[in-house]
Amino acid sequence: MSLTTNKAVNQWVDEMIALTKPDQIVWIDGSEAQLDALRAEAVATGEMIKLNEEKLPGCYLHRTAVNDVARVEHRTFICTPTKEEAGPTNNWMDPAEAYDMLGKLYDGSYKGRTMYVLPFSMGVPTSPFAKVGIELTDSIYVVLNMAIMTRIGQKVLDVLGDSEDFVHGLHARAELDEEKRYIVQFPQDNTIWSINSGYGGNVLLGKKCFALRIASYQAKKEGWMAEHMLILGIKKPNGEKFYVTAAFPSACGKTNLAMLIPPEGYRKNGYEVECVGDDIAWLRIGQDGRLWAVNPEAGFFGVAPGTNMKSNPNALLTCQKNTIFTNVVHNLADNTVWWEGLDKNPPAEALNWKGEPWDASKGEKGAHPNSRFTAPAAQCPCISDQFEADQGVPISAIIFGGRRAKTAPLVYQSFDWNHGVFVGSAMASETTAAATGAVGVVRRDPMAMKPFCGYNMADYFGHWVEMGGKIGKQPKIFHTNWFRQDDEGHFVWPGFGDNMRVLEWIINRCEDKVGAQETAIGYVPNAEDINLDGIKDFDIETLKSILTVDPELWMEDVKGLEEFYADFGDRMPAEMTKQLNALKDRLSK
Ligand code: GTP
Ligand code: SPV
Ligand code: MN
Repeated sequence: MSLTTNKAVNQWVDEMIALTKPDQIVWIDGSEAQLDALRAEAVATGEMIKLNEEKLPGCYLHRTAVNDVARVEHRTFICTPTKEEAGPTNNWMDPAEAYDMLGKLYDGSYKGRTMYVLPFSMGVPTSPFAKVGIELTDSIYVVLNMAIMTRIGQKVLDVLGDSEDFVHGLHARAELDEEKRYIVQFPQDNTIWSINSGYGGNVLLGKKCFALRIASYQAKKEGWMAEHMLILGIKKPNGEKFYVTAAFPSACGKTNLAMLIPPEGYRKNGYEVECVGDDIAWLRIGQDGRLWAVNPEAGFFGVAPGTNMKSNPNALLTCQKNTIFTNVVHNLADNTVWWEGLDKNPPAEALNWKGEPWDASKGEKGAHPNSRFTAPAAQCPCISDQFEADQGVPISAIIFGGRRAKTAPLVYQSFDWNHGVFVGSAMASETTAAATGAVGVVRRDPMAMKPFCGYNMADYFGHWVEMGGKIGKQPKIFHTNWFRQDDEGHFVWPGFGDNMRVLEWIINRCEDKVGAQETAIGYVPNAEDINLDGIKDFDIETLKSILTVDPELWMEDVKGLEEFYADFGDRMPAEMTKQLNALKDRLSK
């Protein structure tokens, strides 16, 4: 029985039923009773394993198919009317061809299965900036993850009313055939079609598919921004609050920075860090001329490996209840979970992420490197009191960053907004396990949006420049790199909580409290201006070694950047090319 009288919704759902041919249709009202019944069903069928209720109340373990463990960028498409609208960084298919080809795959794909009709809202449903989607799925795992990651159910349909403005999301696990796996966005139609996957970012359609790919397209049209950014607040001892966003590529430290616990000295002095979001920010210009950010999500889909009580206690504490773990180790002794980097005691009696008996001493990893936890944001000990604020939080600084063994210094500041946009456009980072394919290869990932921009990235850079012109009080733009390595391949900077020291420098720059060295790439800190009080096994000379800018390495980088820019041809905004040439000039001096 439909839960709405909205004609557009009902007509579309009927069409998709005719296409996929489910045995049963269940509308998700979002009630705890309904979700409980689904949990019980998933446990009965083996789709999820109920974990130790005393140690991990309300927690479950799920294993995906072994061929289905990460986003599949080579099978992700932006189907705009022309190839140029999608641009050189996206895979493109003609929309009519895509509907036709995929329609055949969806045809009858729900036979013997249930269609769940899942209304969800990105953002608090009553916020003027929230956007509605409806996901049709044949997976209880998807429904239960979306129930954590977004706001779902009847209240969303009530807010939607008769409006036709909703994202049409169709997901089918089908045969989980990786040769027929497609993650397809139709920005002009407000439509997402995902088939043959059951993994995270491929199938939780509110996340990357909607809140970034579709939303970035809408944001360009409507004059706002949808970005792959964490949002954090820093409370200074005098009570003042600074909000910062940071765009790092997948598995490059957003969740960790968003929940940072400052070093002891900072805490004693009264500094606090609070988390507003860990992955996605929707940004708008407020009436005061500042840039305001909301987190459209309601939960965290965080990387498990490396999460422990030292690196990120807030994340670990967040996922101690009401959490779904995906592809981690199952500890059979007490029916709990484990992953590499949780502690130094891998369980003796355990199953690996594939569900096979696992012996840690044999050297094979037990958890998949891209194993994840899905946990409600409200459970995070440092969640901001502004987490659900309708208008979001005002942003003082934007940070771009990546994983670079060499080249990029620990931190630097752009000369101004447009130079900052250039710095973002020039981002490069080593690839990680968050997407299938080789790990550790340096690639261009502008603004950490390469896999997530729903239109031509040349136009996207233009949109950033244009937004800058409209923001009365522009945030300052910075670049960080926590991942510089020494000659033996060790990370030089301790990172994690100590990143607070860099955040403090950033705030000081925003408040004009410290000077800096003007270099070819931007303003680099004077080493003395980064507080090292209480830091372990690290001295100012080591700090200086990761603040260096090597003009030769940068010239190499510029060559790669020129090739990247050339792919966009004439569409690249003149401002970007101007910035590139200016950098070349400064480097050659
Ligand atoms: P997505 O959820 O894929 O978007 O990833 P993310 O950007 O939120 O990355 P996350 O915070 O989960 O970190 C990914 C990996 O980077 C983990 O293995 C962390 O342990 C590691 N990491 C995070 N911050 C730091 C840091 O400051 N230094 C070092 N060396 N590693 C870090
Ligand atoms: C990322 O890969 O950037 C993630 C995980 O945050 S996923 O939801 O799979 O996109
Ligand atoms: Mn992400």
